[in-house]
Amino acid sequence: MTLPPISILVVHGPNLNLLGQREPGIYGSLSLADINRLLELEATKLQVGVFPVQSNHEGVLVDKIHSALGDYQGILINAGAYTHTSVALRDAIAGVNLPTVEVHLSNIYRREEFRHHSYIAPVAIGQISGFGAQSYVLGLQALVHHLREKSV
Ligand code: CA2
Repeated sequence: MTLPPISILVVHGPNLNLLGQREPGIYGSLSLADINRLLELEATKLQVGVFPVQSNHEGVLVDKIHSALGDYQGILINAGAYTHTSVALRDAIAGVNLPTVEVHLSNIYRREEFRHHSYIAPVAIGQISGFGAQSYVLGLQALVHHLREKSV
């Protein structure tokens, strides 16, 4: 059976480029490149393409989300601290109307109160939080499953 082609835009938000260098107790010891490699491996198994981008700038992230329209079928996003502050990212995701899964390395609900609210959650199909790098892998699986269910 031939599967319809699926390409996923993977969006990493601010400071995630520092992964593996600082705060391993909270975010684990893997670097962002390691996480992207894990996603590549999973994507190969799922027979989809993953295309990671990272920026520390809100407007750049908004532009990347806009550019997903037409080229990608879904978005996997760890918006970092912008999760808790950015109406602009939320509006961008709502605007492109692509199925989006929100992921977090840490369990944001076990941390400071200000991390408990996500502007992304209401425009995402779901959220995975607290499983370290595995959150991304689980998020990719869930997104691809959702896209394949939708297409039958
Ligand atoms: O748990 C997550 O994935 C977060 O999205 C990570 C964000 C944080 O602001 C969110 O509340 C939860 C922070 C990413 C910063 O990553 C760093 C990595 C190493 C050193 C410093 C920051």
